[in-house]
Amino acid sequence: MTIRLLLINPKFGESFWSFKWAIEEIVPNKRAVNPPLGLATLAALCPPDWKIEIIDENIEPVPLQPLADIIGVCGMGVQFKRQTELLNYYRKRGYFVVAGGSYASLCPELFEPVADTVVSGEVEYIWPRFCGDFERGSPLALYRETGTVALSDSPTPRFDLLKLEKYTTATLQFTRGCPFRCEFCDIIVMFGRRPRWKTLEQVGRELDALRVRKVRNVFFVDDNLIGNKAVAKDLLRFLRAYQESHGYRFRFGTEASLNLAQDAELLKLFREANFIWVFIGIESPDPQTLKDTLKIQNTQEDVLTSVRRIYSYGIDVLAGFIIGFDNDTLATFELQYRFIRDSGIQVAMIGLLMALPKTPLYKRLQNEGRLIADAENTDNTKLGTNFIPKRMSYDEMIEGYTLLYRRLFSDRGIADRVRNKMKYLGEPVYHGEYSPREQFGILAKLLTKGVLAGGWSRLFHFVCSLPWSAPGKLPLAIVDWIDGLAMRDYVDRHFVQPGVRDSAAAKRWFASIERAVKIYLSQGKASIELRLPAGAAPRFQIRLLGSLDRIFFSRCARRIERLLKQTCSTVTLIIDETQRPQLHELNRLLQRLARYGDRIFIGISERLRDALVIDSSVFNLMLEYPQHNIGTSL
Ligand code: B12
Ligand code: SF4
Repeated sequence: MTIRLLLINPKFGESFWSFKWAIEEIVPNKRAVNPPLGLATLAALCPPDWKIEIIDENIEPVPLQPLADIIGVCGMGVQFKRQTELLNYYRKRGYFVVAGGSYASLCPELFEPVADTVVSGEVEYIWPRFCGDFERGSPLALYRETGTVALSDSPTPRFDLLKLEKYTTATLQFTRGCPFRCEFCDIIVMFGRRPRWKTLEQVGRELDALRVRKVRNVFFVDDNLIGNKAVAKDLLRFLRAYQESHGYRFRFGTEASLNLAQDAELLKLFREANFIWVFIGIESPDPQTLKDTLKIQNTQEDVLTSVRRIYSYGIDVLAGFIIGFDNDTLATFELQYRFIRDSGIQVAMIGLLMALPKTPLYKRLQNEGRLIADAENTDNTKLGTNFIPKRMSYDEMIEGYTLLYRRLFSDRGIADRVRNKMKYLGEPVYHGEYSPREQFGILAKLLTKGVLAGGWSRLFHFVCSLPWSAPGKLPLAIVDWIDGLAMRDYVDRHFVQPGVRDSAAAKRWFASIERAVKIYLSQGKASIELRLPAGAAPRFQIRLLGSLDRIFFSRCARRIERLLKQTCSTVTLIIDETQRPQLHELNRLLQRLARYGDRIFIGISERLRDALVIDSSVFNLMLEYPQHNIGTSL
């Protein structure tokens, strides 16, 4: 019998990495940044007669009644809540469910209660064992890779199962592991300190497969592509030759350690292979902090000099920064601000230090009694972390962090960085990626929706920051503005504490909705409710209980839209009852509200699940039908 396997990548809560504003408003026809490469790799390890489907909830809805024998759900820590919701939902309905991915690899014990099988670690050897056991009817509860996988045994991922055209950048992995030993890092816990790599033939096959699928942007998702420099150089020579023989069709990006800057040959090869950007964990400009956290590879020379040297090869630098190290004080915010401004790094992913389970940092803070019990420990870019800082208070750290982002993503902050990058940038590897028509469209959207929407001041900063005397650098400067405004949009929406004004406006709109649909409420065909929890966004709930007409939906639509626009409220829509003629009206309402989908929670009763398809990549589809509760955020 053919086994049907459904693999799901759960929806991410929004983060800086979502680049939501850029994807929704500026870049044509894309839904997310990167595809789930782990699932495509897993699919390639299945027996050839298995029927496999991959669903990425970040670009498409999850099916509620799929035709499947096994459902595998992956996830990073940030996806844990949705991952377990999906596992619970499918398991309750009789499917055999398997948990895997980054977080299950790090903390398999958390998944044992919610999955039939947990797969922890790299899958190249253990997944084929699971497949055999499953076919024989005796799958185990836990498969754990405890040894090392030779990456030469890793298959070409099933790129054909990914809808690559929906992502800005495809992914490919060459190595796993990193030789360094930063105290906070879980990579070396999961993948070890001895880098392992694929053969060049494997890389060639993967590139061929991506080329056939017309992919142009490729992210080498290695933890540190230059973990072994000699091997990295071989790869880069191979890529250079590949690009030469295929018309330089790929634009590459990757993660690498800062010691890249001290190797001129490496930098030259990066350029020749067409690497347009590199993501570097800079973490802090303070040498003492870098030493304390064992990031010694960043202490070989002044960090600013290193960044500028990479720029001089025309390669863009994206970077990660961390706030909250033991040596950090209130003065650190200014130090970080100045460094990021002067370095010109636009995509500056600043996170709060967070102790990930099983890392040396976690163990140390635990011993020192500084961990905060039950605190969220999966997403380091939210306004909170799981430990008590040493030389500032917790609240000061959160406040300083918020202000740092606000300063960096002010119009002036974005412009300063564009200028400071352009000054040191050699002839960019990046020349743009769109046809003249698309370029015109993107520029028009950036101007109307981004620049002019920010008023004269932003227009002034935008125009003054562009490298008019070096037109070759313009495409990168434009990309920087798009990235900068996307990150600013995230800060504006997420780094705010709901205030009194939100509550007052939510109350006003609630009263307006109540008046407008009074008759339906009195007939028991609908019910509405507003809650104003202290320090959190107002929560509005509407429940559809009976037969409703077009007038009801049109009266609600405009008011709910205003509520969402003018406040940071969440809206929970519970559909107990609906009839076919209402579906059209309901869908129109949803279409109208779609742009606020990340704040809309939808629950539908079991009976209606056949008739109503909710796009869970747009809205938060509640898998468990809520009897009374108002939904909370993902
Ligand atoms: C590419 C990448 C991204 C991409 C997106 C990837 C995507 N769409 O899935 C981007 C840049 C968007 C990203 C963002 C983030 N990321 Co990230 N990312 C990575 C990276 C570098 C590579 C992942 C990858 O593709 N690996 C290659 C594939 C082949 O391997 P794999 O995913 O490890 O999967 C293997 C196994 O886990 C298993 N497997 C995978 N899925 C499944 C499913 C089942 C059912 C089974 C059985 C097995 C299985 O098979 C694979 C082969 O062995 C990893 C680092 C790493 N080395 O894993 C970090 C990593 C996964 N990211 C991490 C984090 C923290 C984040 C962010 C939260 C950072 C932040 N604070 O903003 C954000 C969150 C995303 C968001 N909200 O949008 C952490 C996760 C920690 C954890 N243990 O959960 C990692 C491990 C890096 C780190 N230590 O900091 N990330
Ligand atoms: S360089 Fe990066 S991947 Fe390597 S140990 Fe440090 S944080 Fe981890």
